[in-house]
This record gives sequence, C-alpha cells and structure tokens, in this order.
Amino acid sequence: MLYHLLYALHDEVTVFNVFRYITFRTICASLTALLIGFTLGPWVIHKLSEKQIGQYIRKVGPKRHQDKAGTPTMGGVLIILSIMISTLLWVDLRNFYVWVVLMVTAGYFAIGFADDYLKQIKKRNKGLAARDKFLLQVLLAGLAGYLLYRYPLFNTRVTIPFLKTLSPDLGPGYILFAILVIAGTSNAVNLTDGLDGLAIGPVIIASATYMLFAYVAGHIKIAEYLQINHVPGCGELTIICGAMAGAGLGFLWFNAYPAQVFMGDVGSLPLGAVLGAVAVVTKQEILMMIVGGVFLIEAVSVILQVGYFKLTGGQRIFLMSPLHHHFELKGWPEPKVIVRFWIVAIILALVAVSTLKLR
Ligand code: 57M
Repeated sequence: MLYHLLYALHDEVTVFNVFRYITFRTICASLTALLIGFTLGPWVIHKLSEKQIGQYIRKVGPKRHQDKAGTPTMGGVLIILSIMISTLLWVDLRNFYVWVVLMVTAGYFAIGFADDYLKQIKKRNKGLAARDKFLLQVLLAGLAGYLLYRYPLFNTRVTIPFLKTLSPDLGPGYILFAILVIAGTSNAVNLTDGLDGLAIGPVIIASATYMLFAYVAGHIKIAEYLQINHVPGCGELTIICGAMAGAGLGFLWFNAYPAQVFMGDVGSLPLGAVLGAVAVVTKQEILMMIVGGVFLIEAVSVILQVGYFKLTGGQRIFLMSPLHHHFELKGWPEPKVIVRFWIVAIILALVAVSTLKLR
C-alpha cells in the first residue's frame, strides 16, 4: 500500500523514486516485520499467559521437556500477522504471485489456528483430526497449484539443480507437484519445531535464501546470465521473503533458549507453506530439498522411525524421532542441538546458492 501511495508521488518528491526498487522495499519489509515482532512480542506473550494458552507437553517426549509445560504457545499468530502487515505495506498489490502466496499463508494459518485452538484452548489433546488437517492442506496447496497452472505467464517446467538443459514440463501434473512441495514443506517445518528456536532459525535462513532466488528469477538479465528460469513478476516475492526473515528474527528474540513462547502449529504450518509456495513460484522447487534440508532430514527421520517401528513391531532406528530428540537423548544439551542444526542449515543454504552458478 505504501508502495502505491509513495511511489505515485515520486514526480513531486524525487526521493520517493526509491520505492520502485524491490531491494529497498525488501529492506523496509524486513525492518517493519522485525519492529512489529519486537514491539508486540512482550504484549502477545503476556496475553497468551493471561489466557493460559500454555503448551501441554505430551508424555512421549524426553522427560526434560516436562519443565516446559505451560510455556505460552500460539506465538505464531504474531509472526504471521507481522509478515502479512509488512507485505501489504510494501509489496506491489497488483502482483498475481503475491496474492497466491498470501492465500496460502492465510489458509495454512487458519488450519494451524484451528488445530492449536482445539488443543490449547479447548484442551482437546489431539486438535484437528490428522486426516482433516492433511486434506485441508492438500486442497489449499492444490488450489495454489491450479491458479499457477492456469496463469498464462507461468510455465509448468521443473528446474533440476546443477542441470542446465533438463527442465521437464509437468503440464497439469504440476498441480500435484505443487501440493507435494507446499504441503510437504509445511509439515516438515511443523515436525522440526520441537526445540527452542529449532524451526525459526532455519526458516530465517531459508527465507533469506529464497529472497535471493526470487530476486534473480524475477530479473530478466540476471536470470539469463545465470541461465535459470525467468519468472516475470516473481521478484515481488523477495519482499514477502524479507518480511518472513524479519518476522522470524523478531520471534527468535523470544523463542531463543530458554523459550518464553512457542509458535504453535499456527506458526509452523504457514511458515513452511510460504517457503514451499515461494519455491514453486520462483521455480526453485527441488532446490527446497537442499535449502530446507534440515526440515527434510527431520521429516525423513520420522518416516523411517515410524515405518521401522511398525515393520519390526516396536524397534527403533533412532533413540527418538524427529532427529533432534535423538541427539537430546544421546545427551547433547538442547542449545547444542539447536545451534548445530542452524549451522547445518547455513551450510545447506550456501550449497543451494552455489547451484545458481554450478550448472
Ligand atoms: C510437531 N511438536 C512438538 C509447540 C510448537 C508422527 C509423529 C512423529 C508426530 C510428531 C508430532 O507430534 N509432531 C508435532 C512437533 C511440540 O511443540 C509444539 O508443537 C508446535 C509445532 N507444531 O510450536 O507448540 C513440543 O516441542 C517442544 N518445543 C520446544 N521449543 C519450541 O520452540 O521445546 C516446541 C517448540 C513442545 C515442546 O516440548 O511440547 C512435539 O515434539 O510434539 N511426534 C513427535 O514428534 C514425537 N515423536 C515420537 O513420538 N516419536 C516416536 C515415533 C515412533 C513416532 C519415536 O521416535 O519413538 C515427539 N513429540 C513430543 N515429544 N511431544 C517426541 C518428543
């Protein structure tokens, strides 16, 4: 909105010409989201505590987690509102891709809110039925995939990292592919959010990485030079990624160990979905497996553990899944697990960025 209001005045006020630049508006969006998170954080934590929206700790987890019982949760409401407000202030509201990503954000926010509301407020331990939750996620991701498939300026080719020539066109199959990426990333982030700052750290790192990918994919000259798919108009998603990085940093201030607040499914589900949606629009979908490698490793550890557990009638590959609990039970202090996962996330992000040149 500010973009439209201020840039329109650039003839009268020359300095307002700066608002045409995506880079400048991305910095504004990051700082706006960070400021909202910083300033409203204490109030939100106070309100969550006042309304006794405290985390119930399931018995299955490491015994140490019982000390976390009652930690205010659903702090994700602040993260997502920071992202939405900041994006609507600084983005070009005429951009089709922005509204597709905002639709996914709002939809997954609603799913997570409903789940947390039932679990934390109605004290129904299970929340939304897993099947209903997954069905809603698939429908939303499918709608986003369908809208992109029908959009004339969007092609359904898939980028294969490191390979310049191979870019298969999935046609209508792209809708299923979009579901896999968006719903898959959303649930992987959800599983990762099991230690203080463990999910939001890699979300910030992935947001900063996709900030770069969105910018280069939306810039015709840079896309040509790097020989990557040019997606006209996707540059505006740089601003959403900037807002997500800023909102994430603001939340991390309070979610850092020992956490004063958890994000809840209302935060983890939409954050993962936004990353998935941005990966799809910028046509760096498969690269999400590298950028979001920590999320992928965590999700795969659960799939392997549950599968092996069922196959062998109760034996385990890991001491406990997701993987972060395995290291906890091996005796690593929680902060050590968290920071080491962040280090892995940074390394994977650097590898992913290198693929822009290594083709
Ligand atoms: C998401 N949620 C955390 C918090 C956060 C199929 C099965 C693998 C599913 C999985 C599961 O339930 N995943 C749900 C993980 C929970 O965090 C809440 O959930 C939100 C994110 N969705 O925002 O509100 C707990 O995580 C801890 N936490 C922190 N700091 C944070 O900043 O310490 C979260 C955020 C919180 C708090 O203790 O209560 C979670 O872990 O549930 N199930 C599991 O992940 C369970 N694993 C398991 O059962 N493994 C089995 C196999 C056979 C399935 C095994 O390996 O033997 C874990 N669940 C719990 N504890 N509660 C085991 C450890």
